Amino acid sequence: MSNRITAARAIVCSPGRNYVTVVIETAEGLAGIGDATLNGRELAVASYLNDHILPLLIGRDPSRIEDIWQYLYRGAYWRRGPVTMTAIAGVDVALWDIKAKAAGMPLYQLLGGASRERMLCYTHADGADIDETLAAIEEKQRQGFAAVRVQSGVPGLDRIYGVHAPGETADDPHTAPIEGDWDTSFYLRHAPMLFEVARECFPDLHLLHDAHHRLTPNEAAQLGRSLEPYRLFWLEDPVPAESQESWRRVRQMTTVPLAVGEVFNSIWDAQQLITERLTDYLRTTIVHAGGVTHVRRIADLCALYQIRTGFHGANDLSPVTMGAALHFGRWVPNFGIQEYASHPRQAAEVFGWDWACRDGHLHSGEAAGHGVSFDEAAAARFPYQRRYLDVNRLKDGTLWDW
Ligand code: EZ4
Ligand code: CO
Repeated sequence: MSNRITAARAIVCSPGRNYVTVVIETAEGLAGIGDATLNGRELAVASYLNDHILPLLIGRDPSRIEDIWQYLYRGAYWRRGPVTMTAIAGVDVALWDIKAKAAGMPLYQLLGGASRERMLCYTHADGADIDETLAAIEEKQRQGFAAVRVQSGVPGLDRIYGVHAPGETADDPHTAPIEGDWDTSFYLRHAPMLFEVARECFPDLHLLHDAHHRLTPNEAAQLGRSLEPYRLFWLEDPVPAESQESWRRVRQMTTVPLAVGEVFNSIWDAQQLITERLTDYLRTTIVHAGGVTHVRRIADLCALYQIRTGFHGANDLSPVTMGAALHFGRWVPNFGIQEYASHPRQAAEVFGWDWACRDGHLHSGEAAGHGVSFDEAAAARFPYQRRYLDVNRLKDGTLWDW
């Protein structure tokens, strides 16, 4: 008699910020944990799971990960989309966790074994102006980071992405969407000044930058060219990518390395970007794109075109996603870099993890499964709180890309 799923539930908790966690239990007494957090839309995913798909899992064989993935993806009729693919990811990662625990192996062993011992990571440095930003980079370098994403306030703009207000952290969630302001010409003037100084002060650091989808292809080409002398590791999300062909213009006009994909949820969002080699790194990660099962397919397609992974790793992705991503990173041949932002302090009361960040690298653990546990009783002490991401407007009030 093969193993059976006996219980499956999605739990929303807010230890410093909201997380949606999937727990799947089996007749053999194993429990698998998955992350299904979609920042600012958490309850939609929790309902998709609890009201629609988790009841379908009871009695199924948890070892049939591929079949369950196909059942939830093809079987839904309504394919793709962030809510669907995040829900599927929560189930998928919990099933991989169960399979690895049943085998008594760390997840990376099931994927094919280690290609490397540790994963290069980057963290965030930001400041209201260039001086503050330089001090923040220096602090990260002192902590041992070899790669730092650099964001700075822009003269003339009050509040922009990646730059925290006094007393906040950069990723603090908000009870209503905060409205930032934006002016592309101010930004295009300021960004090369920032990186000229940053490169001069930190000749050996990998410097990254996130433009957060706010430019047109031609503006992105101008930005890329102006940053070329400063040897960026990557320029992230210069333009929105709903139109993949729009990246051709950026690609043809600048040699700055490009990264894209944190908002993608399937291989179809990236197919043209990959096969036309329009990006250097793909940021699509496990929680938002159907789990290990689907992201492995994306990474394999990338490998054919010399594109490397650069998984999203902001702290709205739970410690479970980081655990799974690090096992994936141990294995995946075309690993590039992993984003790392530390989780809120209270998250450690709910989640336990055996991965670690030291010496500018992330290290996966060796426990069976993905190595991240979830304490449901502790989670109950941190009820859901409605929170939103920011929005962004031009000076005249026009809603803009964020
Ligand atoms: O805005 O994770 O590169 N990182 C980012 C992030 C995203 C948030 C969205 O939930 O752009 O900070
Ligand atoms: Co980003």
